[in-house]
Amino acid sequence: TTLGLVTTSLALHAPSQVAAAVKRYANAADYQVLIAMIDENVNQSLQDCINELKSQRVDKVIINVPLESSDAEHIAQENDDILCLFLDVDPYSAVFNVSFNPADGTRASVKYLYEQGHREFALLAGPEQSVSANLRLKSWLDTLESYRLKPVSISHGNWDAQSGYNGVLQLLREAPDFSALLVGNDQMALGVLSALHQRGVSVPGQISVIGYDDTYESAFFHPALTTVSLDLDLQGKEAVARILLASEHDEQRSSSILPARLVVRSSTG
Ligand code: IPT
Repeated sequence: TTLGLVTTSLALHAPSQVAAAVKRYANAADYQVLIAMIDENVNQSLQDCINELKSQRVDKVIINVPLESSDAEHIAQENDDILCLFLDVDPYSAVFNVSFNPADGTRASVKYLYEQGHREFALLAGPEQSVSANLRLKSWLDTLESYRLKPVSISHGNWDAQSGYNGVLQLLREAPDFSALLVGNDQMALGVLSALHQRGVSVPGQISVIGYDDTYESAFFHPALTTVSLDLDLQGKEAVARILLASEHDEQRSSSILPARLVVRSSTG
């Protein structure tokens, strides 16, 4: 009756929203949730967290830590006494997972901006070590290429608002002539809006901005953020439902891929 959750930094909005959902849906099913948060040095401390949960008699764990498919497979194999369900892996990896389609929302973003007449795109992706950040970046690039476009510049942040603030200033220094900016998540987009406001650049007048996540705060940014919406509450709900249904020996481990959709607000035009 205890479920484990190993999560990446809860200082980030998306994982904290997922953790809240996991706890709520698990509690509703009469399960307690033990949360272990890891930060640096992913593989080593992930195993430490799993060991800690095992010592507390947890036999099912939801893992919301960015992992390459091979690392996730390794973790699942090395821990055959605990059922692992992954939330931040490539959806097509072989492990038991509930994750988001990394291409539909990104494709819709590029298409929307293209149809609004934009041709000069800059990209501000998430961290290079994050699988999902890279999948989003790849999908932006593929979609741009399908319109025979290349981004005018690309930069990376670390998911937080400060890195979005710094990142957009760097993009402006490198190649100031873009009218559309795709950002890897909403927290970085928050920093972007702040930096552009300070520089007197109007959004969406001079630059249209699209974020990614649609966390609860994003509709309250100024201007209200156009973004790719992930139903993080649904991810928590599905993860709890599927891990409780799957027992270790039967083959009830069905993974699922959740859709991501574009929500148009006021930061684009
Ligand atoms: C992903 C978020 O989109 C991003 O904003 C950041 O919070 C990251 O998690 C932290 O790892 S969502 C993930 C389930 C792909």
